[in-house]
Amino acid sequence: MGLALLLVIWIITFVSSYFFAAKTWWFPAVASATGGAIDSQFHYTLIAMGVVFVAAQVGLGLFVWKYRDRPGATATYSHGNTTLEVVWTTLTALLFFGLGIAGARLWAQERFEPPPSDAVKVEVTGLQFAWYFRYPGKDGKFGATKPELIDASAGGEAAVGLDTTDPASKDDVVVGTMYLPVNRTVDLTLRSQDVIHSFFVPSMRFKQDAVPGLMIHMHFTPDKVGDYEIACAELCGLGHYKMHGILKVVSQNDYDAWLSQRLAEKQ
Ligand SMILES: [Cu+2]
Repeated sequence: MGLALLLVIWIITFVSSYFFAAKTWWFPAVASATGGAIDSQFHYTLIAMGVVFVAAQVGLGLFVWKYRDRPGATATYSHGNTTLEVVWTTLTALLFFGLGIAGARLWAQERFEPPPSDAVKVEVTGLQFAWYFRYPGKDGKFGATKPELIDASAGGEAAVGLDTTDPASKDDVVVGTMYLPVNRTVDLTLRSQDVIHSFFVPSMRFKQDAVPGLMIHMHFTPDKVGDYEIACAELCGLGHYKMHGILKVVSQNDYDAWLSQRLAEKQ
C-alpha cells in the first residue's frame, strides 16, 4: 500500500510538472512592450516554485514509503524540530518577498507611472456581457456619461450612458471592437456598470479588474500588428463565457483612417 501511494504521488507530480516544463498550455505569442519581462517573471517564478513542489512531493512519497504500516510497528510521537521549522519558514518568506519585490517594478510601471503625453486614450466599459470602447475624438476629452441614460440593450453610446448634450461628447466614438495604433502607448480608463469584470488581453500580458464605481487607469504598449482576443477574466454571471472582444492593432495610418471614418459616420 505504501509503495502504491508513493508511485501515485510521484506519477501525479511528474506528469503535472511535465506540462509546465514543456509549456504545453502557455500564453499566445507576446505582442506588447512589457510582455517579455512579464514572461521572464513567470519563468523564474515557475522554476523556483517547481523545484519546491517537486522536492516536497518527492519527500512526501519517500516518507509514505518509509513509515508504511509494518507488522509489529509502533507509533512514536515527536514535538517537531525547531531548527527545521525556522529554516523552512525563513526560506518560504525569502521566496515570497523576493518574488514580490522582483515583480513590483513591472507591476507599478503599468499603474503608477504616468503614460507618455502622446498616449492614445481609450475608455473601456464592461457590462453584462459586453465590452465597449470609447475614444475621445478630436478634442481629446471624454464627454459626460450619466447612469440614468444607460440603456444596455440599445448598445453603443447608449450602453455607456453618453450624455449627447455635452459638447465634449459630440466627437466621442463608442465601438464594440477595440482599435489601437501599433507602438503607441494606450492610456486606459477601466469602468464597470454592474459587477466586477476583468479586462484580459492574453497577448498583451494585460489583465486588470473593472470595478463598479471606480475609474482605473492603466497603460500598455502593443508592439505587433494583429488581431488579439479580449476576454472577461472574472466570473460575472451567466453570460460570462461569451463576454469576449477583439483588439485590432493596426498601423498609425490605418488607425487614423478608421477613427476619421467613425467620426464621419457620427455627423
Ligand atoms: Cu464580465
